Amino acid sequence: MKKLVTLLLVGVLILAASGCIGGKTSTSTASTSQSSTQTPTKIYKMSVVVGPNSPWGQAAQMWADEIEKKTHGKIKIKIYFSGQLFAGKQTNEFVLLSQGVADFAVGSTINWAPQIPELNLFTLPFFFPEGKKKGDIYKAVDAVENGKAGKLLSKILEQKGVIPLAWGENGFRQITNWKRPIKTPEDLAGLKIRVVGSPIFIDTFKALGANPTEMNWGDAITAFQQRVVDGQENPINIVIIPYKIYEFHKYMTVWDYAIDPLIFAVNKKTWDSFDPATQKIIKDAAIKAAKWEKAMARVGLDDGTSIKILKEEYNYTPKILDPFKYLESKGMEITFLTPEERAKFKAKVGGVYKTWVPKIGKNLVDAAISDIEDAIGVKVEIPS
Ligand code: X2X
Repeated sequence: MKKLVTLLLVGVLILAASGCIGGKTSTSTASTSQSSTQTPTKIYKMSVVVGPNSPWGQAAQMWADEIEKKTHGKIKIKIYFSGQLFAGKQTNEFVLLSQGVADFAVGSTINWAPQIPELNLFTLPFFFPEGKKKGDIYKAVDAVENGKAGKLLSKILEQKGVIPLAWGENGFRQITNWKRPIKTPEDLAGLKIRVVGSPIFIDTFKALGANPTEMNWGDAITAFQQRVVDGQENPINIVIIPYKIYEFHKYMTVWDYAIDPLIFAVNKKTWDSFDPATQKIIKDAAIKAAKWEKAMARVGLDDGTSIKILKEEYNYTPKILDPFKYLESKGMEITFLTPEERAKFKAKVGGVYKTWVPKIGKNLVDAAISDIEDAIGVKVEIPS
């Protein structure tokens, strides 16, 4: 009994310290040995959909640590990994961030798109062209983020109460399944595919002839294990490898059909509460962590730029330099599509563009097309 009481007490203390008790403004004195007149330190909250096993989660940690270090402990941030802050429903993250339930987030544009329809720009299926050289598709993504389209998107987020500070990357999404290799739309026909609860995914996978089913990431791994679904789609370095999807799915098709940028962002009220020097620390730290994270997302997939950035700017050598070889060593069979094969999938999704370009905004889509064409000199084709 005594043991039980002690355990309960410890539990309550842990919850109090972690900010779960007392709501958003939960406070704790920085050090109990200090005088009680010291101002209590606010613990800020940061939301992340995935865990610290992914470079996405690691970059969130890097960002929080750097802020704490550079502000000499004035700003402390507790990270809520694996969607703990929004009880699993990842498409609610933007709501929590804009309302200040979360102060910070490293969020996926896919998860925020149900609230910010313009972010569906990145999930228009097969929108980004592969380009002429290896790595061009990544240059196209950078051009959109840093170009006219990115500026429009930043403005929209700010108007909704969120300050975007840096672009990270979940990555181009590839499809995996346990049933068969997918080379043609016919191979995909009827497969039950787990997708994020964001409507453009349902439209896209229906157009491709599959049977999409929405599911939170928090429930997905068990569903793969139990074969509740046949397949899923996610980026290689940030999700497929860290979450060991090869343990459930033998087949992967590399089709780069959608990109999922991440945004390192702060709630506007929280941001406005910081002085300019602190804001600069927070922004610089976001840029530093995001650049590392984006490079991690691209290791072995671009033209070698990302490995160079990691080595030269971060003195960091990733454990896995060739993700395809690594996945093959884990038993995966990988299908790479030729441009003609990719075009056959793209030819099926004209209806998705008809529905979604007006929701995203034609001006934004046109801005992105011009950013891409200027950057890599390849025409962006819209399927009809
Ligand atoms: O749920 C997913 O598929 C994930 C982890 O990629 C996102 O959060 C969008």
